[in-house]
Amino acid sequence: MTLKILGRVTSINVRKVLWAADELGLGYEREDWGQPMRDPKVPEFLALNPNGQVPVLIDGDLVLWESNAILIYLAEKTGMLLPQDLPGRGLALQWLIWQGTELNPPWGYALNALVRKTPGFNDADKLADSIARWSRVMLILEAQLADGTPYVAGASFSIADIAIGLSVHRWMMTPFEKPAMRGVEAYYGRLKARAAGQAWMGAGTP
Ligand SMILES: N[C@@H](CCC(=O)N[C@@H](CS)C(=O)NCC(=O)O)C(=O)O
Repeated sequence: MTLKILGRVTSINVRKVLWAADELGLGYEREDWGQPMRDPKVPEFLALNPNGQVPVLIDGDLVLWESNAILIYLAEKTGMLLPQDLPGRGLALQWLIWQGTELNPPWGYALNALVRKTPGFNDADKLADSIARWSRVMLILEAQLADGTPYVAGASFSIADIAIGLSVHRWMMTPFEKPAMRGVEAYYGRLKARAAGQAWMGAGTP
């Protein structure tokens, strides 16, 4: 049964799922949902995801939302992209959950002000606060990677690197002065060297 992925490719959370499917060699059909293309807050879509958000994965009878849960599902389904040893798996899941709960929230204001140019996002103090909070969590990532650790949970590439890699891409593509982060920069280069990474970390998709 072919997987179905609902969501626009301009969404970072949709691109997580597309990158994972490509790494895993899973075929899929994708349907554009999400503003401005197709409003997900309509009954037809809300019946699939009551949050009215993308992505949604459909695998046979299963309908799944929350991008990081979808990544775990695809890794479990294939037995790939999560370490087999329990400590390694714990660390990969730690970083994956950290992406959603700690790394993602601070960037909202800066992204709207500097990349999306959303009307109303012109408060200098709020922008400075967003940048400061985003920079603080990025320094946690830098501390993890500074000694040349290749991937966020250690030696092997995992689904945590997909979620965090796209977040690093967003950091790199958002124009403001950033502290030097050699470990993060090298990590970004490693991820972009992967065919699937390169495909989903394009210049037009911060
Ligand atoms: N926690 C959710 C967040 C999903 C989310 O915020 N999706 C955004 C796009 S990145 C969305 O659906 N926005 C509304 C829209 O595109 O119409 C996840 O990780 O899947």
